[in-house]
Amino acid sequence: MRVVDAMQKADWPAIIGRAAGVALLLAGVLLAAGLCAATPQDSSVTSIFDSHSTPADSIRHLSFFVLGVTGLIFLVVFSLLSYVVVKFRSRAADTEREPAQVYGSTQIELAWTVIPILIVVVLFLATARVIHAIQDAPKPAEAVEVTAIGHQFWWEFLYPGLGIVTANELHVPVSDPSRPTPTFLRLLSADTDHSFWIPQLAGKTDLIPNRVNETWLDPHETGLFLGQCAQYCGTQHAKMLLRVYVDSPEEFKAWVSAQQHPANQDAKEAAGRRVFERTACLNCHAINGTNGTGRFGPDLTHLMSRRTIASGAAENNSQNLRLWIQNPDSIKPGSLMPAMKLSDAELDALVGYLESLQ
Ligand code: HEC
Ligand SMILES: [Cu+2]
Repeated sequence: MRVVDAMQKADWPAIIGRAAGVALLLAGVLLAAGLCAATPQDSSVTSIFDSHSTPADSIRHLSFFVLGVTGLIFLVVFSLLSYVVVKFRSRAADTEREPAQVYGSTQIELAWTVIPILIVVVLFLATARVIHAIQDAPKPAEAVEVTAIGHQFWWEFLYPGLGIVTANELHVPVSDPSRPTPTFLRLLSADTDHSFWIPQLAGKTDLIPNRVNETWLDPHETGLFLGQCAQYCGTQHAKMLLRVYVDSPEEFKAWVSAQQHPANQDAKEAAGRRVFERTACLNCHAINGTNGTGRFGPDLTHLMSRRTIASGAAENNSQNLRLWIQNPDSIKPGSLMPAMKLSDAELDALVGYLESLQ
């Protein structure tokens, strides 16, 4: 069969059916993207299109600009393509002769070289501007300073100016645009590469051993914002979650003064404290006022001020604390805390003590 015949016998209903399928798929993808963009705050789905902080706002604007430009290119190219495919399809009346072949056109070649270069330059400049604005932002005197250290598989947060050490749940003050109080973070790593990412507050920044990276948050709204380690760092990378509580100025002050308090030394919990001090816990965990000064695991001085344990993997309650201490793998397989194999009496006393660490 000659090629021309084959084309004339094209199965139009099937082609239209397939085109409709592709269009439906595209619509589905767009709908899904739209739903992600409309996620409410505090939900477990986070989106860069729902930004609540200065650097995240700039990234969102840039994304819309890039999507707009590339969307326009898509529309122009696809419309031209569809027009040509339909208009110049083979017809029954066509002769078998090839149409006139045109070789080379300086004007057209110049146009399709220069226009794309201009588009790429515009996208490059727009991106470079946002990178510069975020990377080189001046640090105001009111800024809160935090050092974040990535560990397999949890986050350590130090507030050097305030003398606070905590883990996994970061508290920062809301920032009033007329009197900004942004939070500047120095990012370090204790072991391997991690990446700090809270989509609604700032772009991703890696934490790399033997290197100091920086990022900052400038949230305009109070609430809880979720994030995630965004660089594969080992077995439990997926359960290395981040929780950022953006507090009102009063809430933040109250949180700071509670964190600066020494650990509870209630005599009622002496038995539990003894278990902590006589077990390997103290090699890996610090509780101020005890002889535990380990830093391999999270600081437990104010453990109960956190809503979750194990970097957001489980709610912080007595049942999960018991489960965690007896067998961390039941919550987070592959975590770097060993199962502690305590007797029931020791576990009761220990969990009672941990729960007094408000
Ligand atoms: C070999 C070091 C090591 C020992 C020993 C150890 N832990 Fe841990 N612990 C860790 C690490 C590492 C984590 C963080 C795990 C993660 O989130 O991936 C952790 C997490 C925890 C947490 C959750 C803290 C939080 O805020 O997420 C608690 C509570 C805890 N350990 C209690 C204990 C107690 C009590 C003991 C002693 C009975 C103990 N640990 C012994 C290393 C250790
Ligand atoms: Cu990580």
